[in-house]
Amino acid sequence: MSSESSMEALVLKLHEIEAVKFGNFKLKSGIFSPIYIDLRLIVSYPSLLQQISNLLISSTTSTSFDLVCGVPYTALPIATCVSVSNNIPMVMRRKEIKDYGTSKAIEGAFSENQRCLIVEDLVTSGTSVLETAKPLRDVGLKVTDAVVLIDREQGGRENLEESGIRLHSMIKLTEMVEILRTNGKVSEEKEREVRVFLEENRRVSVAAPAGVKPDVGLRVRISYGERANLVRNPTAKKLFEVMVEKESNLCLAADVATAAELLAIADKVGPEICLLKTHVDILPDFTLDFGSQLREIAERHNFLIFEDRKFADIGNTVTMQYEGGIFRILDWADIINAHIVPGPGIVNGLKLKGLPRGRGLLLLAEMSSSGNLAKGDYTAAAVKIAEENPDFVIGFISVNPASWQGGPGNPALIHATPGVQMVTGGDNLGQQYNTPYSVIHDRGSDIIIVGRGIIKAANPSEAAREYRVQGWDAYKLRCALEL
Ligand code: S5P
Repeated sequence: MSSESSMEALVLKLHEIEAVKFGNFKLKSGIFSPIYIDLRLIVSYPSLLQQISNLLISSTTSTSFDLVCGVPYTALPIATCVSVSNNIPMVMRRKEIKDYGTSKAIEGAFSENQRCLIVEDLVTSGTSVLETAKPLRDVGLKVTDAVVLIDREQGGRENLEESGIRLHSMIKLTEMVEILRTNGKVSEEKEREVRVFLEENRRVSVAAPAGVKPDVGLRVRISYGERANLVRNPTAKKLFEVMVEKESNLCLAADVATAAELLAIADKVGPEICLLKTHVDILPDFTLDFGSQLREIAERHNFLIFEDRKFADIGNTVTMQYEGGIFRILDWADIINAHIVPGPGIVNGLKLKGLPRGRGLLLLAEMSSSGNLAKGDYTAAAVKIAEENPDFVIGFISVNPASWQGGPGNPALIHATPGVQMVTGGDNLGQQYNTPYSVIHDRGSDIIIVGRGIIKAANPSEAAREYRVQGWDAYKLRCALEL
């Protein structure tokens, strides 16, 4: 079979097993796509897997490699197949580095300066290839090429080139759709729709991989919707999506006197917020069904729940505090936060429980109260811990990220800022307030956290609407200015 006809057969097979679907699919970013590709299915079709790996390796004959490495997880079986059929040793990149055992980021036998080919199933922005290239390069391997089955033509090639990686793609998404159209699998109209969609989403920005100095310009330029594409944690993605859907970057700090009041205000203010923050230990009437009641309201109004527990103990203790006790926070809070005073062990402890449930963690990098000690090196340490845990740490509690060295940093990380009211000022216990505009527009934060500005207002829902509009307008201005 010529390579052209084998490619055609492959595309038809992928369509037949429904690894390529047409319709109207809501992507994680909140945008609707007329095409959806899921190559995880190929593990169920060994001959197809074999065919794909043969095609992939045949496209890289001009260069030789000592090792191959698949981008976890979808490309792992493909890389294994490439390795076995061509007798090229493989290395594996760990997605999560364990804090016990050998703690290696790269598994397998290798030596410095060996050339490693990255294998991937599908490239959009190139972020996942870069995330695999970084630890490979960190251990002294040379990474100059990546081979991929499908190029979505959304900037991956260019983004990888900027990092010194040549992309070999077997087929472009538009070519795939053309094959399907000529074989009567999709209509001309659908093909046109896909082309228009790709044209309109031409270049997806790439997230700065951990350890790379982020480009501040990039951070403030791109929208919440685009940033949803850059994050790995499902709760962070959901949060960005909700923000886009509801045009809200408002978090309510529901510091009311009782659980009953909390549930009532959650229901009232729900339509305006993307996030609701609780201090569950202040509620005298807390009962075991509080979590499920709040989740029901959160689902109805489409917002996430953030328990502001501010964990601050050693890893082992926080696992118990997170999961157990009276409050069973793990069961109902999408997001929690932690101080980094104890060091990275606290993140590992919380992650043990939270990661399997898809939960997210915000690190307190700064605080809003006067005279607090979270600044300078402390803030920088929080950034470092966040970048080391991109699967679980979704961002920061921060106050003025624009003033940080490197600015607000990695666009995959979310900044949420307390100490917000319509006018600047403070309370008599050290709280300091900034306005929604200054927090979002000038200080480069993403979410305003408002407590008394809303709950003490004569009409909390109206006040919440006002905060939402101000926060969102500031965000729109920020995007427009930086574009
Ligand atoms: O540094 C901080 C961190 C937090 S999470 N400063 C804060 O004020 N907070 C929380 O934000 C605080 O616990 C409270 O729930 C909320 C601010 O409430 P407000 O009434 O002052 O708006």
